[in-house]
Amino acid sequence: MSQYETVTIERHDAVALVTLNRPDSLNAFNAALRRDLLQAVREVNADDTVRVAVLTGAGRAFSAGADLTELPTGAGVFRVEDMINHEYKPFLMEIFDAPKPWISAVNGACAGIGSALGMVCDLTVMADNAFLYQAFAAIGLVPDGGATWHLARALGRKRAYEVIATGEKIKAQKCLDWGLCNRVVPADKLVEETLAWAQELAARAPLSLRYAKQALHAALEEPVATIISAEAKLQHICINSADAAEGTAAFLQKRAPQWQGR
Ligand code: T3D
Repeated sequence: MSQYETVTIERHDAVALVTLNRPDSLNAFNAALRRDLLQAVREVNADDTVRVAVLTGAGRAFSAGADLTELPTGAGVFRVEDMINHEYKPFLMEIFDAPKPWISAVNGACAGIGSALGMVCDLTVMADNAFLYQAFAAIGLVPDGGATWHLARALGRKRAYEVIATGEKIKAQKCLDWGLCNRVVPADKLVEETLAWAQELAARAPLSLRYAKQALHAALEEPVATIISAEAKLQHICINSADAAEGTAAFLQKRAPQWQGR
């Protein structure tokens, strides 16, 4: 896999471990990290031998959000809208629309637009010392990167507004109770345990993982009648795949299936 200045990618069999690598600034997003993460996510998504991706942060944080030392100041000149649409949105949407699961392994602070990155992944494992932090109100900003979308759906409108307005640092256990993460593990086991879970998922049928994700995304937006038909379309693809034939044969022959992703 390629080398990047601010992101590393490691292969663990069919799992790719993608690490934000600016630990001295708690993996805050500067231009290089925005550029590198987009390239890294595209590379991982395009590689069919990668079945599951894990995203984490080097050092003691997942990400502290935008790099505040690089925020341009001065009235009305800086086009943050363009930056978000052209430099953040592409990697966030690459993960959201990825044809494979992405798991965020969240260590320490997961703040600002870094929290949107943690939340956009399909599954989230948090270290027991990690927290999700809507850091925006503290510096006079609003949530971005899709944070309101994720928070409103996970928490409902009132809780979502509360954590945005108060800037509560939502601890891992509370994130678990509130549906903002799937698992909480000891901090020193975060990557190991997330990789182990990713390996388990990587052994499951790739098309099934891919299209279940697609159906769930549609289910968040569409009425049930539309979803029944959307699922039926995806089921048509799956049931006619080599993997579905293999899965059924393996079940009847009482053996483990050999998935090909087609
Ligand atoms: O331009 C755009 O990209 C637009 C998009 C904006 C969206 C956003 O994300 S806005 C939100 C930006 N993020 C923040 O406001 C969070 C700021 N950071 C913090 O509140 C705290 O650092 C944390 C709660 C995340 C962690 O606290 P703590 O006490 O564990 O660490 P610390 O001592 O505050 O920080 C450690 C170092 O990281 C420190 O540097 P130093 O003193 O060791 O040289 C600190 O300045 C640096 N750091 C932390 N956050 C950022 C940062 N450097 C640059 N940018 C940061 N966001």
